[in-house]
Amino acid sequence: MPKQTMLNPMMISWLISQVDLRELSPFSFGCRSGWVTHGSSCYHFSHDTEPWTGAQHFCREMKGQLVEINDVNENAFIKAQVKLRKQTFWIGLTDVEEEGTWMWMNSQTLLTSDSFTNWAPGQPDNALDNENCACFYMPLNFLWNDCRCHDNYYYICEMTDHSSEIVG
Ligand SMILES: [Ca+2]
Ligand SMILES: [Ca+2]
Ligand SMILES: [Ca+2]
Repeated sequence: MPKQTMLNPMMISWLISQVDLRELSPFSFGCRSGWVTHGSSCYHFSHDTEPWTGAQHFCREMKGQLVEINDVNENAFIKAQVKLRKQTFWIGLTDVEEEGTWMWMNSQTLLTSDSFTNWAPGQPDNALDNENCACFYMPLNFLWNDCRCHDNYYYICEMTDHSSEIVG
Protein backbone atom coordinates (compact mmCIF):
# COMPACT_ATOMS: atom_id res chain seq x y z
CA MET A 1 0.00 0.00 0.00
CA PRO A 2 1.56 3.32 -1.03
CA LYS A 3 2.40 5.77 1.66
CA GLN A 4 -0.26 8.50 1.91
CA THR A 5 0.84 11.76 0.35
CA MET A 6 0.87 14.66 2.79
CA LEU A 7 -0.42 18.02 1.56
CA ASN A 8 2.41 20.50 1.53
CA PRO A 9 1.80 24.26 2.06
CA MET A 10 2.04 24.96 -1.68
CA MET A 11 -0.68 22.46 -2.42
CA ILE A 12 -2.87 23.85 0.34
CA SER A 13 -2.63 27.40 -0.93
CA TRP A 14 -3.39 26.19 -4.46
CA LEU A 15 -6.49 24.38 -3.20
CA ILE A 16 -7.67 27.50 -1.37
CA SER A 17 -7.18 29.57 -4.52
CA GLN A 18 -9.59 27.27 -6.34
CA VAL A 19 -12.42 28.01 -3.90
CA ASP A 20 -14.53 31.01 -4.77
CA LEU A 21 -15.18 32.54 -1.36
CA ARG A 22 -18.10 34.52 -2.74
CA GLU A 23 -19.99 31.26 -3.15
CA LEU A 24 -19.44 30.37 0.47
CA SER A 25 -20.67 33.64 1.95
CA PRO A 26 -24.38 34.39 1.71
CA PHE A 27 -23.67 38.02 2.59
CA SER A 28 -21.06 39.18 0.10
CA PHE A 29 -22.58 37.99 -3.16
CA GLY A 30 -26.02 36.96 -4.32
CA CYS A 31 -28.88 37.61 -1.95
CA ARG A 32 -29.64 36.39 1.52
CA SER A 33 -32.57 34.06 2.02
CA GLY A 34 -35.79 36.08 1.95
CA TRP A 35 -34.36 38.50 -0.63
CA VAL A 36 -34.86 38.47 -4.40
CA THR A 37 -32.08 39.31 -6.87
CA HIS A 38 -32.54 41.74 -9.75
CA GLY A 39 -29.64 43.45 -11.49
CA SER A 40 -27.06 44.46 -8.89
CA SER A 41 -29.57 44.73 -6.03
CA CYS A 42 -31.35 42.46 -3.59
CA TYR A 43 -34.96 43.17 -2.66
CA HIS A 44 -37.04 42.15 0.32
CA PHE A 45 -40.83 42.31 0.13
CA SER A 46 -42.14 42.60 3.66
CA HIS A 47 -44.56 40.17 5.26
CA ASP A 48 -45.84 42.80 7.67
CA THR A 49 -47.26 46.29 7.37
CA GLU A 50 -45.81 49.44 8.87
CA PRO A 51 -46.21 53.20 8.64
CA TRP A 52 -43.64 54.68 6.25
CA THR A 53 -41.12 55.58 8.97
CA GLY A 54 -41.43 52.10 10.48
CA ALA A 55 -40.79 50.58 7.06
CA GLN A 56 -37.66 52.72 6.68
CA HIS A 57 -36.53 51.63 10.14
CA PHE A 58 -36.96 47.91 9.49
CA CYS A 59 -35.21 48.10 6.11
CA ARG A 60 -32.22 49.70 7.83
CA GLU A 61 -32.30 47.06 10.55
CA MET A 62 -31.87 44.53 7.74
CA LYS A 63 -28.91 46.50 6.34
CA GLY A 64 -30.93 47.79 3.42
CA GLN A 65 -33.14 50.78 2.78
CA LEU A 66 -36.58 51.47 1.41
CA VAL A 67 -36.38 50.79 -2.30
CA GLU A 68 -35.17 53.52 -4.65
CA ILE A 69 -36.48 53.04 -8.17
CA ASN A 70 -34.00 54.37 -10.66
CA ASP A 71 -35.35 53.30 -14.04
CA VAL A 72 -38.09 51.62 -16.00
CA ASN A 73 -36.51 48.16 -15.70
CA GLU A 74 -36.30 48.26 -11.95
CA ASN A 75 -39.86 49.58 -11.79
CA ALA A 76 -41.17 46.82 -14.06
CA PHE A 77 -39.48 44.13 -11.96
CA ILE A 78 -40.88 45.49 -8.71
CA LYS A 79 -44.33 46.14 -10.09
CA ALA A 80 -44.55 42.52 -11.23
CA GLN A 81 -43.53 41.32 -7.76
CA VAL A 82 -46.02 43.63 -6.08
CA LYS A 83 -48.84 42.53 -8.39
CA LEU A 84 -48.19 38.92 -7.41
CA ARG A 85 -48.59 39.89 -3.77
CA LYS A 86 -51.75 41.98 -4.39
CA GLN A 87 -50.90 44.57 -1.74
CA THR A 88 -49.92 48.22 -1.54
CA PHE A 89 -46.18 48.64 -0.88
CA TRP A 90 -44.16 51.62 0.36
CA ILE A 91 -41.16 52.89 -1.59
CA GLY A 92 -38.41 55.23 -0.37
CA LEU A 93 -39.80 58.40 -1.96
CA THR A 94 -41.19 61.27 0.12
CA ASP A 95 -42.02 64.97 0.03
CA VAL A 96 -42.25 65.21 3.80
CA GLU A 97 -39.46 67.77 4.05
CA GLU A 98 -40.91 70.19 1.50
CA GLU A 99 -44.38 69.79 0.05
CA GLY A 100 -44.21 68.98 -3.65
CA THR A 101 -40.45 68.36 -3.65
CA TRP A 102 -40.01 64.62 -3.93
CA MET A 103 -36.81 63.00 -2.74
CA TRP A 104 -35.43 59.47 -2.65
CA MET A 105 -34.78 59.46 1.06
CA ASN A 106 -31.79 57.16 1.25
CA SER A 107 -29.61 58.77 -1.41
CA GLN A 108 -31.14 62.24 -0.86
CA THR A 109 -31.76 62.43 -4.61
CA LEU A 110 -34.39 64.97 -5.67
CA LEU A 111 -36.85 63.99 -8.38
CA THR A 112 -36.38 66.19 -11.42
CA SER A 113 -38.23 66.35 -14.73
CA ASP A 114 -35.63 63.87 -16.04
CA SER A 115 -36.14 61.36 -13.24
CA PHE A 116 -38.02 58.14 -13.86
CA THR A 117 -41.48 58.16 -12.24
CA ASN A 118 -44.56 56.01 -12.55
CA TRP A 119 -47.27 58.10 -10.88
CA ALA A 120 -50.88 57.18 -11.44
CA PRO A 121 -52.80 59.79 -13.45
CA GLY A 122 -53.61 62.75 -11.19
CA GLN A 123 -51.01 61.72 -8.59
CA PRO A 124 -49.33 62.94 -6.51
CA ASP A 125 -52.33 64.96 -5.32
CA ASN A 126 -51.45 65.53 -1.64
CA ALA A 127 -55.03 64.65 -0.76
CA LEU A 128 -56.35 66.45 2.33
CA ASP A 129 -52.94 68.15 2.52
CA ASN A 130 -51.69 64.97 4.12
CA GLU A 131 -49.95 62.68 1.62
CA ASN A 132 -46.17 62.74 1.72
CA CYS A 133 -44.99 59.15 1.18
CA ALA A 134 -45.05 57.25 -2.10
CA CYS A 135 -46.25 53.72 -2.65
CA PHE A 136 -47.17 51.18 -5.30
CA TYR A 137 -50.90 51.61 -4.80
CA MET A 138 -53.06 48.57 -5.39
CA PRO A 139 -56.34 50.45 -6.02
CA LEU A 140 -54.62 52.43 -8.81
CA ASN A 141 -53.34 49.33 -10.60
CA PHE A 142 -50.00 49.44 -8.77
CA LEU A 143 -48.99 52.79 -10.18
CA TRP A 144 -47.34 55.23 -7.77
CA ASN A 145 -49.50 57.26 -5.43
CA ASP A 146 -48.70 59.64 -2.62
CA CYS A 147 -50.23 58.07 0.49
CA ARG A 148 -50.62 59.11 4.12
CA CYS A 149 -47.30 58.28 5.77
CA HIS A 150 -48.89 57.01 8.97
CA ASP A 151 -51.03 54.39 7.24
CA ASN A 152 -49.87 50.78 7.43
CA TYR A 153 -48.70 49.18 4.21
CA TYR A 154 -46.26 46.50 3.16
CA TYR A 155 -42.82 47.75 2.10
CA ILE A 156 -39.90 46.91 -0.16
CA CYS A 157 -36.30 47.05 1.03
CA GLU A 158 -33.35 47.24 -1.36
CA MET A 159 -29.75 46.30 -0.71
CA THR A 160 -27.21 47.38 -3.31
CA ASP A 161 -23.52 46.61 -3.74
CA HIS A 162 -22.81 50.19 -2.71
CA SER A 163 -25.37 50.44 0.11
CA SER A 164 -22.62 50.89 2.64
CA GLU A 165 -21.26 53.89 0.70
CA ILE A 166 -24.62 55.62 0.64
CA VAL A 167 -25.74 54.99 4.21
CA GLY A 168 -24.55 57.44 6.80
CA1 LIG B 1 -32.65 50.91 -6.96
CA1 LIG C 1 -47.24 65.79 -0.11
CA1 LIG D 1 -52.55 60.60 -3.50
